[in-house]
Amino acid sequence: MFDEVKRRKKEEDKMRQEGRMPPGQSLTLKFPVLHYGPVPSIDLATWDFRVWGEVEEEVTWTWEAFSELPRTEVQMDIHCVTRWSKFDTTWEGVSLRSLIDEGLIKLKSTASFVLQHCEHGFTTNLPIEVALSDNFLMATHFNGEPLTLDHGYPLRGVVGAIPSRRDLKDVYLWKGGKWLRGLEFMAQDRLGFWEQAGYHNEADIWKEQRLVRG
Ligand SMILES: Nc1nc2c(c(=O)[nH]1)N[C@H]1C(S)=C(S)[C@@H](COP(=O)(O)O)O[C@H]1N2
Ligand SMILES: [Mo]
Repeated sequence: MFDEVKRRKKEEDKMRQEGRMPPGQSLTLKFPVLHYGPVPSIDLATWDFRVWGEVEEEVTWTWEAFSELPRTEVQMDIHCVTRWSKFDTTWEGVSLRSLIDEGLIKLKSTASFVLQHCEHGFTTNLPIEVALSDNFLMATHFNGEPLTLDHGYPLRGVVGAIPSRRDLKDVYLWKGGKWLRGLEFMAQDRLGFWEQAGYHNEADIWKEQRLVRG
């Protein structure tokens, strides 16, 4: 127990020294579970993934079809607005960028924002350039294992910071929707669930954009 406390502190100091700790955050060695509402029950036989809005053709993939899509692995530091950060997490899944590069999703030139749609109506919005960056992934696996139900099985959006890529926009983890079921491309921005509840729309972790100030 005491060793765990010391290890946490040591890791945290290291991350601060390396400039990887955003303001107001602290390091956790655990993986907290955070969401609003109940955990959904999942049936892969009826699960589907829909892409619609500002696209040339709408797409619906079954779980089987989704599993055939090109796969990407990425290592990121993830930062929750409730002030915990977890470093060097490895995610595997499907990158939106690769789907577009391979012509599997064809965006209209009007597509400027994307809304992640999740089970039970949860949504979260991102500018298209953030969703197309290397630090946004639709993940099926965490640290080499399939996601657990609590963390978004079978598919979740995940956004984090890639330490060597400070050129990218880094946003808080709520911008990754667990139990992801589709993407809606939009010409105009529309606020997601937490954004409507008063979380900052931009959510930049380095600028500490947590809440909209009243
Ligand atoms: N569907 C859904 N996804 C969600 C949320 C939610 O309430 N519902 N909360 C977000 C928040 S605030 C965080 S910090 C992360 C937490 O992911 P974790 O439970 O895997 O740590 O999920 C995000 N995705
Ligand atoms: Mo969060």
